[in-house]
Amino acid sequence: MCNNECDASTDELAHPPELMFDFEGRNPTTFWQSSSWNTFPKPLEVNITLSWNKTIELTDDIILTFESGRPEQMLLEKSLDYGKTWTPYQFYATDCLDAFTMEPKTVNELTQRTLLDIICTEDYSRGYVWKYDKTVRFEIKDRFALFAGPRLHNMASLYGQLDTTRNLRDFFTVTDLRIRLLKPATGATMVDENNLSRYFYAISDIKVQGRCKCNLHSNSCVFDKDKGKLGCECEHNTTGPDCGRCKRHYHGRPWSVGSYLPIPRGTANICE
Ligand SMILES: [Ca+2]
Repeated sequence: MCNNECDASTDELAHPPELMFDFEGRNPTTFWQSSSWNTFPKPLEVNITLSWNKTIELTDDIILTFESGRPEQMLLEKSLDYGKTWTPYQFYATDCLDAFTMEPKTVNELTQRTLLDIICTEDYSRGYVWKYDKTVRFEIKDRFALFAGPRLHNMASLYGQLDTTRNLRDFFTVTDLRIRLLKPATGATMVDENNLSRYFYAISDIKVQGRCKCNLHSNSCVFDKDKGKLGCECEHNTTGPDCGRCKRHYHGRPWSVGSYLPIPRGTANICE
């Protein structure tokens, strides 16, 4: 770590946000680092906002890798309307009751019925850095497994649910994510006020895996250089950034989302 040698104005000593998204090859890792908690007792709060300018369906766990201790309090939020409104996705704390007046839960306690519940977990906040203890996750696969089975062998069951349950589809869908770092790791009950430069956030990597949401009406999603954003290449006589409506002159029946299930059980729901 560069505790006392960080300097945003010097290339070799700077830790800009881009270093959370570069390719992590061999050591040494590259990381972003916040300023330290010199304004204590004012909270040290930092937001990291990821915007796709496009609706994205998450397909795998979100993984943050910390080079500092993992935060004692953190909130992951999502937006479905390009950052206009935000809702919590998951709360993280060493003490959920104290931090958010929520009972601690783990993803393993969720059931098909409670899958959409927003929980506070204490799984990713404990302790200082240990070699295998640096990540904070949002568990997409464990939630998929509630329908598809532990090794995701029954995806048809999950797809069937996604076809029929809009809330479930929306749960895994985002246009933006916001990571709200609310309290850095202190490793103790008391903050050492004589050593405030010890406390900061540092993240080496953020992994988000997903695919463009095209409402099952497209096989490809391409980056439009002119518009500067991703867009679906719509088929089935649909149009719009997410293929979310029928093309002109194809309103023979109402637009409908395609199907995750293959034909014959699913249907393409072509606009006619
Ligand atoms: Ca990095």
